[in-house]
Amino acid sequence: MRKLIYIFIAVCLMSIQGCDDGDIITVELDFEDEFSACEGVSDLVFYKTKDDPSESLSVLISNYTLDEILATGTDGTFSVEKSATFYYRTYSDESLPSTLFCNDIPEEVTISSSESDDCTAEIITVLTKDDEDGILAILEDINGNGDLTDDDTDGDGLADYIDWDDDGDNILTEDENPDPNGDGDLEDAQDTDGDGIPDYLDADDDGDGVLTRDEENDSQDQRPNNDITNSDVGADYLNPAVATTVSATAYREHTIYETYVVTVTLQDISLSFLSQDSFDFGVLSDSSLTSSESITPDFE
Ligand SMILES: [Ca+2]
Ligand SMILES: [Ca+2]
Ligand SMILES: [Ca+2]
Ligand SMILES: [Ca+2]
Repeated sequence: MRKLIYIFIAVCLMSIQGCDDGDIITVELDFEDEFSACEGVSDLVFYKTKDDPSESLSVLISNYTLDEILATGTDGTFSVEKSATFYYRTYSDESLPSTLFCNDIPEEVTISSSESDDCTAEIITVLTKDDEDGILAILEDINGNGDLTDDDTDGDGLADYIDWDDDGDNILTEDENPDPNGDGDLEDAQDTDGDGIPDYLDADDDGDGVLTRDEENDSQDQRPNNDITNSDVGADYLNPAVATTVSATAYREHTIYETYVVTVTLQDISLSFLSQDSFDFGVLSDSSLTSSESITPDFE
């Protein structure tokens, strides 16, 4: 009997099923994990729709905006609980227009049934930053202490996980072959001079005593890869036979990519066929969630 009770509780917690007075009513809420958002005059609506059969789930939060949800603190996170109204609707139309929500003029659809319930929407936002340099952020924890913010190989003020030129030699990390076979394991990272330091972390790639960034023999443009004395060998910074110093005067501009991950969980929803203490509404998909910023580190 005890085992049966455990199974019953587990089913209630883990799946989208109604648990009301001991009855289990199975419903098909076969929606994608991602949801969309739109803002009205003063309201914020989260929604997702599906066809065959046509249904929609939506959450209305009054007097709230998307900007407020994206106002992460210095730790890169934001969370809030807001009073909301949850709607489940079915439609007799075969498919739903993509502009069903977020439209000044109501779309011509036929609602077959509509249910709603007051609930609490728990919103959690996490801002992530990355350099998209071909190395997973977790592998840019050079000292291995679990903190990505205290690894700054070139000392330019940008931690390696947001630095797309980790060694500050003006050759982008992705162009220094940190993971030649693309398997996520950096054991095979290119190491031109064989000193045990991979090129993407080596300020003197060919070991000729001249810093890579200072092998600007042809054009001083913060791009040592276009300075080529011997075309049979390639760029001078990878050619130990050329050791001419033409000093760099600046770092290249860096781009940092930012992504907000917004998840919404509804608490205490109760419809005729669905009653749950906690309902995972999913992850927000919206063009406003990704952006980038450009920084040129001070050159020293
Ligand atoms: Ca990096
Ligand atoms: Ca580099
Ligand atoms: Ca090396
Ligand atoms: Ca060199």
